[in-house]
Parts: sequence; structure tokens; C-alpha cells
Amino acid sequence: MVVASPTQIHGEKLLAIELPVIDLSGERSMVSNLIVKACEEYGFFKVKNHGVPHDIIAKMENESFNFFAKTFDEKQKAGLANSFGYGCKNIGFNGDTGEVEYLLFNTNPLSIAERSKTISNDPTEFRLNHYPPMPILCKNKDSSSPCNHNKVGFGEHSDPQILTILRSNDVGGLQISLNDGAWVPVTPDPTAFCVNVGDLLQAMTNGRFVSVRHKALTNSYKSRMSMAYFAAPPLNARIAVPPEMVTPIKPALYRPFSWAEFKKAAFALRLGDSRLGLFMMEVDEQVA
Ligand SMILES: O=C(O)CCC(=O)C(=O)O
Repeated sequence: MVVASPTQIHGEKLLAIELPVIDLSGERSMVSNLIVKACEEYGFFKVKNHGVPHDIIAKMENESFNFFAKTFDEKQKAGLANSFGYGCKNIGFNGDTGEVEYLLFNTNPLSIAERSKTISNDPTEFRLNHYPPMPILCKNKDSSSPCNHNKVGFGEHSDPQILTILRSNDVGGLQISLNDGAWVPVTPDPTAFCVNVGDLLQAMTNGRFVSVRHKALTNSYKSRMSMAYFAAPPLNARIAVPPEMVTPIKPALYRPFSWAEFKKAAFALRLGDSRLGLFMMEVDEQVA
């Protein structure tokens, strides 16, 4: 069950959300049911006993800190982030910015293809995000109003792919948007992975699973480091809802499209824009 508990962030009380935590070492059908429930209710959940050895994650985190501690000139030698490389503050190609620096990697397609039939064996994206500490300058110290000016590291967005696997160090900052539009912080847990539904999975399930909007704020005195793997299908994959998920009560919400088409549309929009909106059926097209 999901419970919200108050967290104090620089004077302002926000409700932190306890996302469902799913133990992947459990019995398979039970794990599947829990994942479905979490995808329907929150679109976001944590997994433990994921099988990725702790020492590999720790090594990855150390190497990441070493990289981001280098000078700007050194970091730029990794190449530009327009394909795979280093980016700083600019997110995407349409003017979005945030207090974040990042490294984009190619994943090992062969290794992924060995494990999944759905996820593309085209190179997919792996991203390291570093949010340097941003001290909070509180101008009105004498005022009774709360001093809560955490900077936006990574602005509000949903992920376009099928799903994302996100891991962070023990520094909070991730927030998700609930149905009512309220933003709630997610408690960091470096031993778990967060999994979130992406836009494609929302379309493939006719809106049954939700692609949740999320953002990351900077911490005032500690670095947040997150790593995200974005699981996407092959470029020519046709994204369509299976007929059994379409009923007179729940007519098809989205018209079929290819991942290439969706990606192109996503790249032309701002980070926070709704991309699925472009692929929604008109009411008179919605036949069950
Ligand atoms: O750093 C985080 O927790 C969020 C990162 C994120 O949303 C992204 O890389 O798309």
C-alpha cells in the first residue's frame, strides 16, 4: 500500500510518497501481479533484489563522481550530448535547461537483445545525471514565509520510451506528480531501482498504465547522482493497443504509430509538453 508521510524540505512540508517496493526474488506470477497493480496505480515503483551486484553499482557511482569532478574542458572531451557525450544545463534541443550535467551512453545492444524480446537491440540510451549542490539563498530571513527554493535540476516531463529504470545515490530530489497534480518527493533508496512507465507503455495499454510526470530538484548541500536506462523498442516497431484491451467502455485512446514517428514528435517538443496528446484519437474515431 502507498502511504504519504510528511518530509521537511527547507521549511516546507511536502508529503513524501512510499512507492510500492516489489521484491523481484518473489514468486513470478505474484511479482507480475504486483507490477501490474503498481503500473496502474502509480506508474512508478521500486524493485529490490534486482540482481545487479552492489559492487558494480558502487564502482559506477565512483567513476561517475570522478568524471563529473573533472574540469569543464576535460568533460567536454567526451563529445557533445547531441548523440552520445557530455551535456551541461541544456536538456534536449528546444531550449530546456536545468541545474544538471550529464553523460549519455550507448548501451550494449547484444546484451539487451539476449534478455528481452521487446526492447530494441538498436543502441538505446543510458544516462548519468549529476546535480551539483545548489546552496539556497534565503533573502527574507526574518519573514515567516518558508524558504524553499530548491532549483530545478531536471524539469517536469514524462519519459517517451516503454519504461525507465532509475537508480540514485542517497540524495533525494526526485518528485512525481500524482493524479491531482500534487508533487511528492520520492524517498531515495540506493539499494533499489525505481521503475517508471513511459509514454509508449501508456499507449500500448490504452491508458491502463500511467506514464507519470516527474522532475528532479537539486539539494542545497549534497550532489545527487542518478543513472537511468531508457528501454525502447526498435525504431520501426508499431505501437498499438492489443484488441483485447479495447472495449465499448474503454475505446482506443491513441492511433497506432511507430517509435520512429513518436521519437521525431518528441524531439520537436519542449521537455514538459505532452507528446501522447499528438497521437490521441478524435472522439469520432474511437471505435471499440
Ligand atoms: O535524476 C532523476 O532522479 C530524474 C532523472 C530523469 O528524469 C531523467 O533522466 O529523465
